[in-house]
Amino acid sequence: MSHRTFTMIKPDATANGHAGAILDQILKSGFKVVALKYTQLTLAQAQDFYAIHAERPFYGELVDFMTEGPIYAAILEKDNAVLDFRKVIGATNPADAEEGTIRKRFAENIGRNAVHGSDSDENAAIEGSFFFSNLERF
Ligand code: 3AN
Repeated sequence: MSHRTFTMIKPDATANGHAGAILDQILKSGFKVVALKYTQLTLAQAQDFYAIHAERPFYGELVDFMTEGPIYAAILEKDNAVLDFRKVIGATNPADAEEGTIRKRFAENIGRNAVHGSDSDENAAIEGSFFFSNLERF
């Protein structure tokens, strides 16, 4: 069972003023914040972070979107963190997301979908280390 996952509140949700409500829902869902940062990705950083999707047709659109404004990046802790957080955020496409999930409440569409959540323990560790050193985790 995993205990940590990684999330970003993406540029759409941040620009639209939803970051506070999203963090509130995350905390009320039982996640503890281990690390938190407000930052804006450069193009090179976004390309690197999403390198796993480099061959996908939406890669260019994705990295452009992720660099258009500031984001919140966070490492979160809870039993079964990766899977439980995927339930809290809902399906990638907000049209398919369950009522009450973060993407249902705040996402615009499949590309501009408000939040990121790691899809495995391995990726959670890689993604968390992309943004945070051990000195920044509590
Ligand atoms: P998830 O973030 O739910 O794990 P992935 O890993 O399939 O979804 O996709 C990574 C990110 O790429 C998504 N969060 C979304 O922002 C973007 N994305 C996925 N599919 C599309 C698409 N068809 N068109 C545009 N962007 C997409």
